[in-house]
Formats: sequence, C-alpha cells, structure tokens
Amino acid sequence: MKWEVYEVSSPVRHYTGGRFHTTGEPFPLIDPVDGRTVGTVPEADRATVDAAVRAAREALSGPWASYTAADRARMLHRIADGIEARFEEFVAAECADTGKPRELAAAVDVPRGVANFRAYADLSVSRGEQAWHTEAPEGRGALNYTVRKPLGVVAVVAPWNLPLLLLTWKVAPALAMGNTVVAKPSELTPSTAHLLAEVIDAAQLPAGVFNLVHGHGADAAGAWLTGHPGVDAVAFTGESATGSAIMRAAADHLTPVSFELGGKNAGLVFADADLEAAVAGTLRSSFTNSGQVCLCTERVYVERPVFEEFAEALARGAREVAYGPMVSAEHRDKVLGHLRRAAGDGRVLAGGGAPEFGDARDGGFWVRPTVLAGLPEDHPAVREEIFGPVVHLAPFDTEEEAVALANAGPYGLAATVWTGDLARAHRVAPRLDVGIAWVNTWNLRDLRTPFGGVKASGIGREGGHHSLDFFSEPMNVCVRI
Ligand code: NAD
Ligand code: 6OD
Repeated sequence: MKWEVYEVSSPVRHYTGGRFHTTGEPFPLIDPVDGRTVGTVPEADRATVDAAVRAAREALSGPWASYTAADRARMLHRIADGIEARFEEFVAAECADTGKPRELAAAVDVPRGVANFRAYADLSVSRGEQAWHTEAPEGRGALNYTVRKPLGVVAVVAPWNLPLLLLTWKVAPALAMGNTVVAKPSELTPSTAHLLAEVIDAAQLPAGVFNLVHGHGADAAGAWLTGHPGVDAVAFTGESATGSAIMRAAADHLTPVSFELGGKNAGLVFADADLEAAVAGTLRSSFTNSGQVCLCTERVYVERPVFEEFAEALARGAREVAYGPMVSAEHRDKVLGHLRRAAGDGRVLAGGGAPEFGDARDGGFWVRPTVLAGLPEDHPAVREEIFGPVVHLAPFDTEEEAVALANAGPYGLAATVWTGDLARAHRVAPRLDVGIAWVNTWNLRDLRTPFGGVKASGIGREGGHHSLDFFSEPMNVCVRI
C-alpha cells in the first residue's frame, strides 16, 4: 500500500517579542507513521521562557492596549485569513507531526483552527455587559455597570492530539479579550504552532502580544512557564496528572487555571436504539484519530438483548476502519501494554497488538483498532484512560445500572447515549456525571456551548462566553447619579 509522506514547510523556531529564533539545544521531531526524523525543535532554556513572559508583559502597555474590541476582532479574522491562505502547509505540518490521515487534518484540525479565531472574534464584539440601577439612601440613585478587563499575560499549554485546534481554542479567546499570550505546544507536535506564529507575525499583531516557546513539560519550558511569577493565568489541556503538577506550581502565585484533562468516556447503547447508527457512531467515537481524542469512547455498555449483535457488528467495523499511528513510541508502548494485559484477562473481539505492514511503516508507532470484552469493571483497561484505538464492551440489564456504570470511575468528561426513546434520552443524559453528553451522535460541536469535564476531567468551562469570561476580569463601576 502507498501512503503519503508529509514535510514541514518551515523550520520550527521560538517567537518571542516579535522575533523568531532557535535558542537552545535542538531535539528531533519524529513522524509517527514511519519513525523518520522530519526536523528538529529548539528546547527553550529558562532565559527564553523569561524573555517570552517579559515580552508579553511589556506588550500589555504597548499599542495593544489601545486596540478596541472591534480592532482585536479584525485582527483575529486576519489571522484566520492567514491560516486559510496557507491551508495546505498547515495540513501537511499537522500530518507530519501526528501521523494522522490527511482527511482528518483537512476536515477537522485546520478548519477548526480557523473557526476558533472567527468564532471568538464575532462573540467578543457582540458581547454586552450587565448594569444595575441602585437606590441610594439619600434618595438619589446610582448606576452600576460591569467592565471586563484582560487578565494580563496568559500561558497556554497544549497537548499533541489536536495540536492546532486545541492551541487556538485558547489563544483566540485570550487575544479577543485583550490579553497577551505565551504559548507552548507539545514537544511532539510543534509545527502548526510555529506556522501560526508566522501567520500572526505577517498579520502584524504588535510585537510581544503572541509569543511561542518550544520544549518539554516537566522540569522544562512547560513547568517554568506555568509556575512563572509573571504569568497571570494558565490555560492547559492535557493529562490529569499534569494538571495536578501545574496546579501545584501555579499555587505559589495564586495563578488562576483553566483545565481540560483526561477522560474515560462511556457510551450507552439501549436495545431501542437504531443499532446500525449506534455501531457507526461508536466506530467513529472510539477510533477517530486512532482514539487519541479526549472525547473518544473507551467503554461501551450495551443492553443485554442486543449485546452480541452489537459486539459482532462493532468488531467487524473495527477490522475495516481506516486508522493512523500512535503519536510516539512511548505512547504506542503504553497502549500495547494495556492490550497485552487485557488479552490475558478478557476477550479480544478485533485487533489487539501492532500491525505488520512489511514496509517503512513498521518503523512507526501503529496499534490495530481493538475491541475488548469480558473484563471486570476494576480492570486497568476499563478504568484508566488508554487514549488509543481501544474500546471495551460490557452488557447491562437496567437503565439504572447503565447510568451507574457510566458514572463509575475517576473521570467525567463526555458520554454518548444511543436510544430511540426520546423520554429515556432526556431522563438519562442529565444524570450522567460528565460535562458533555451526546444523544444519538458524537462530537457534534457548537463552539458557543460549554466545554469541559467534572471530577478528574477538568476545572472550569471553555467555549463561547465561558472562555471569554475566564480570560477576563469583571470589575464593577458604581456611579452616583
Ligand atoms: P500531557 O499532560 O503529557 O502534556 C500536555 C502539555 O503539557 C504538553 O505541552 C507538555 O509538554 C506539557 N507538560 C507536561 N508536563 C508538564 C508540567 N509538569 N508542567 C507544565 N507543562 C507540562 O498530555 P498529552 O500526552 O500531550 O495529551 C494527552 C492527554 O491530554 C490525555 O490525557 C487527554 O485526555 C488529554 N486531553 C484532554 C482534552 C480535554 O479537552 N479534556 C483534550 C485533549 C487532550
Ligand atoms: O472541539 C473542541 O473544542 C475541543 N476542545 C476538543 C477537545 C478534544 C480533546 O482531545
């Protein structure tokens, strides 16, 4: 079989104070499809992180301070135009870094990067503020109104699974509200963030308003940035354990945090569901981006009368689904470790293990889409986030039991309910301990809606006005009249 080889069009560099540079030791950038090195990334030292934060602070009192909300919105649209103008370069860079299929990057990652800038530009200018008339004791009145001010310097730390989408999901609302930003993408997937810096530079955003540093997380650029005393807020997407580490670092300076963390999302399939749609939907929800989406379904509970039929159809679909590699050798090994243990303790209905291609892809980090069954609920493969193309199936007998199974465990990001009974849909969905529930669909996104998780899946909500609220400070002005 032939596969596409993607190249990154521009070498990855830091962007601080309006200047591109490669300060720091370079480390290799690997294409997960075949394991070949596609470039190098400069590892930011502490001085580079300090310089980025300093540039961001200085920019708060530069020309950016006099931009109106409408000026900022126009700038965001200009950035969106710039991404669109270099669409194919962004797609190629996303594919080279992540190994994801071109169709996915071209249909989801890059268009959503554009949409994030446009959506927050439009929302921020159509925003109103609250006002209250107050009766004063002397008989005259007062008018209270709320003013929203930027927080200051915002640190944005992003993961590797949807690199451009998740970075811009935070950068766009932060800029829309007048903040300055220091962003750090994942060390595994820095290329689209670099292209974004080039687009922002060409759009002539004032120097220092957007800064980009590259490097690793723990004891490196990520930790130095999120624990930096010059940072006024941290917006982070990644693993729950990393969220805890960032929170500890941020605590020293009482820095506010917004966290989108891990998940172990459940699907519930009732016997009254359109089974064909439930199978197709579950294939999509479990195997999109090879399961490397925080919203992916890793546990499916199926009402007993249709369990065997559903399991058979899902296993058949899993054998045919198109898929890409895991992002790194380390992540591939973690997923394969789960599969080895699960194979000993339960049943493998499809997939299991790594494929053999007999070509250069054998140097990459592939795992076959896998359907498991028969594991106890406290098994690591059922309880822990795998973040790979692996789904476990188990039967249930009552609606009550289905809800309890879905709600078990430490996470609470998303869930999907498949049912043909409207009353059941409205009864079950709000009882799920998650931030996002879908009924008869998956990952249908409206960017204005609240996005985030409960329990170990996050702190706070992003999306629409939730993001604009996080990235600004409300202040009350009371005027005697
Ligand atoms: P990760 O937590 O390992 O890394 C995310 C980012 O944090 C990277 O840029 C990394 O360099 C940085 N980082 C790591 N340690 C750090 C530290 N101590 N201090 C500061 N920064 C640090 O996550 P990942 O492996 O890149 O991404 C996969 C995880 O992200 C999964 O758990 C997944 O569920 C989660 N995720 C959640 C959402 C959501 O919206 N809830 C979305 C996407 C991914
Ligand atoms: O669609 C989004 O806005 C979003 N935040 C998706 C997150 C996916 C996690 O991997």
